[in-house]
Amino acid sequence: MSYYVIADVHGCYREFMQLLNRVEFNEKEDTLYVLGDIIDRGPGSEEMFEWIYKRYGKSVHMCMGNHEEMFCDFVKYKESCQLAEKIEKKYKMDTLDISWVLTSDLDGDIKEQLLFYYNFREQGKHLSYDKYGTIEQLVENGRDMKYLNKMRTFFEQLPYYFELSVNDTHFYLVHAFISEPVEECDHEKMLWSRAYPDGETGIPGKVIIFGHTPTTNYRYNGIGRVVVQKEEDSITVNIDCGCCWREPKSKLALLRLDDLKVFYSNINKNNFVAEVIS
Ligand SMILES: [Mn+2]
Repeated sequence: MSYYVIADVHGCYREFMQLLNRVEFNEKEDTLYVLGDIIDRGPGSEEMFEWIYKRYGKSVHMCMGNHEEMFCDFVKYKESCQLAEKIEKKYKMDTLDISWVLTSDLDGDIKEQLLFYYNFREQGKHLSYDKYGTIEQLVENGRDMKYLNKMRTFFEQLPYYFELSVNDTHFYLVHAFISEPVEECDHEKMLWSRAYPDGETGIPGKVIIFGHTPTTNYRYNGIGRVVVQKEEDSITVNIDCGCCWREPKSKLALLRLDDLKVFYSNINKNNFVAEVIS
């Protein structure tokens, strides 16, 4: 019975499966924590979603990443576009008049959806979202709005972090970073924070496992392995080794919490390395 953690798979389904096979992940006994960003960039976003969706809550747990949040926003936007079009047509407007909407007799939910649509467009977000083409790819694969909404509903209920103990070591697992008091830690920080080694301090008595910032971006760490930072009583471990970037040093890392052993899939050489971090 082992506990595994992985982050930022970003559609690298092949490497993900290679690693699980390498450690002989057993769905009946082992547990896998996936720390967000399963979609975008790599070729297998849909396969990643399907694999996790089928096992979620049993052997597999997942927390939210910023790419899941962006996905949800964009699906919500796509849906609200249809509503905006309907309203424009019905009330003979060229473009949606938001001040009219807000003072109209329209239902509160509709107003809220139209306001979301309006703000999303005003901020130019519709231009940069789905820039990885994931939704486009899903639609090409024959997936409809119903399927996109199934993904959205699944992502929206994900927790933002996990807290667990393995062999008397206390872990926080999160996508980008977390700080005390964790109950009050901003969700934005948990999803978007850039935790460069010298930028964030850990939590006393805890080991924080996170991803989001590829370790290959760290100035002094050109080897693309996990980065362990120790400060007095706290330890932080970044396990995002930038697999999706497909650079010579890029790897996907799988960390086993029981013995802190890391397994790497080197996407170019198609082989595996393992090391124990301490
Ligand atoms: Mn991320």
